Amino acid sequence: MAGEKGLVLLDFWVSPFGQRVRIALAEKGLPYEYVEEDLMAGKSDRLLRSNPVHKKIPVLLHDGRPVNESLIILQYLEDAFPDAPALLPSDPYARAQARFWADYVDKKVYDCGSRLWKLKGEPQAQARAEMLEILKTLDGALGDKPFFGGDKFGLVDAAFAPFTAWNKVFRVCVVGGSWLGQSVWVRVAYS
Ligand SMILES: N[C@@H](CCC(=O)N[C@@H](CS)C(=O)NCC(=O)O)C(=O)O
Repeated sequence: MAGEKGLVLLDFWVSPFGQRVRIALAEKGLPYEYVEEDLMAGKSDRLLRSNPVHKKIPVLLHDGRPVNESLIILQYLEDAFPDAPALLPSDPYARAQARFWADYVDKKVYDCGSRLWKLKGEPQAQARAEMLEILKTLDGALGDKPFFGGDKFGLVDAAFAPFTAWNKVFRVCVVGGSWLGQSVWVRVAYS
């Protein structure tokens, strides 16, 4: 049964992309039906029909209509539920900045983090150096603020937070364990 807002989430529990959507739905207080797609066992017809292009989770169904790609889902939730707590600021420039950093996380962190997991030897050392630069860049964007958007948890935090669960991998790329970041949830994840 879809939640009272007509929302169904096709997801796989361990997916950082699915976790982004679950975090956003929780922040917004939107009820939804969670449908586990056991990707190890294959893909359901519903998933294949709902995301015929990429065939990936997460998929958010709203009144039966699928929305694909985690960052697009997050932005869709902003548009479709304007009365729910916002994850994007109202100022157009600040919105563009938030989208820029969410896109940066999307392009850089997953790709580099996956290489850290998978590679060994010199290629892994290269990925480690790259990850350090990525985290330093994100730390610079965070600055002294508790969250990327300022005082309030926002879209960039939701986009990045799931990857802090990879802290073991991130730690190996942190020289002397010194990169901690300022954000509340980064501190929690690394403590
Ligand atoms: N860019 C996509 C990535 C989604 C993604 O990679 N999902 C993975 C699970 S973490 C998946 O469904 N993999 C199945 C496959 O690649 O066939 C997003 O942000 O939603």
